[in-house]
Amino acid sequence: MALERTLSIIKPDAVAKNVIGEIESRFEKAGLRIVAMKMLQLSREKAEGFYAEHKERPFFKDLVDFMTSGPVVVQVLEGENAVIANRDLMGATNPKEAAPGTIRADFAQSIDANAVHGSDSAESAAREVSYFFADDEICPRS
Ligand code: RTP
Ligand code: MG
Repeated sequence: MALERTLSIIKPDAVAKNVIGEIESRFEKAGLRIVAMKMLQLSREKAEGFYAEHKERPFFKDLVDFMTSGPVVVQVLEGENAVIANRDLMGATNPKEAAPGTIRADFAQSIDANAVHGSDSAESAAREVSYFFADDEICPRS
């Protein structure tokens, strides 16, 4: 068993739908602990840097437009196998393909407005956590 951290973002569509609490509740019920959290409006530069791996993809501009369209909530989740545990809670990228009961099945509208982001590997998680949080902004509770 591995205690891990992962970066989660509640995207602008879910913030606008006023379901921040419902989404956080799913993390907590699954045994993940929120060890850092902030709400912010992403600049284009910050969003482009975050999604730099997708820079050449056709959907990059739409993705940055969407992620800067309103405030987001960014959090660090800690728990056993947190990266995969969070991806399982999120469901597939396209909500039409997301399993029933997942966050995207329940709250997402489309592949663009898909409610949440979660790191896809331990390596991404390390990069993404430090992209948003300084060490002294993370409060381990386990
Ligand atoms: P995320 O990074 O947001 O957690 O989502 P993911 O790993 O499931 O998907 P990824 O492949 O990393 O893509 C990042 C975000 O870009 C948007 N996207 N649009 N139109 C498209 O074909 C397309 N593909 C991806 C989605 O909003 C996805 O979450
Ligand atoms: Mg991804």
